[in-house]
Amino acid sequence: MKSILVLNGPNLNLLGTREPEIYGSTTLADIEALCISHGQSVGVSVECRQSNHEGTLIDWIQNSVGAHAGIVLNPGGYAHTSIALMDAILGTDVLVIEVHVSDIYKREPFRHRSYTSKAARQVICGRGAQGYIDAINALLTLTD
Ligand code: CA2
Repeated sequence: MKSILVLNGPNLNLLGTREPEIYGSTTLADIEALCISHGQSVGVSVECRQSNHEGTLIDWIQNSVGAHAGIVLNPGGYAHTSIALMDAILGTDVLVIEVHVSDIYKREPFRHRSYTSKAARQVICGRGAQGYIDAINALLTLTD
């Protein structure tokens, strides 16, 4: 069975606890459960992980080669700062769909630039939890 990795970066473990006007009230646990159940309904195995640490995310991206067909990545704030995370995606040539819960292009100017999006195949933002489902579907289409 095809396997997809859903990676969430720093502070996404706080989703649903504060700033609901920006991020909504859905928790990360809700999003992960949604991804896993969507995976079951479309016949793909979905593994979800979250880390607040850049190096851990890089290790997971590197180790996904050969283990997962692609990655749904919400890099959190690292999208706007991390050339290292971008290099990990470019260096492994792993298929990544970048997701943001909020629409980063309608927020503060410093959120408009995403380094990781330069290495991602697609970017989905501003669709809340649905963005993760869209990203899983996009990966399935791209890896058919
Ligand atoms: O919209 C997204 O998904 C973001 O990746 C979320 C990041 C933010 O830095 C990006 O610019 C856009 C922030 C993670 C969530 O942070 C929270 C902080 C407090 C309460 C709830 C969430």
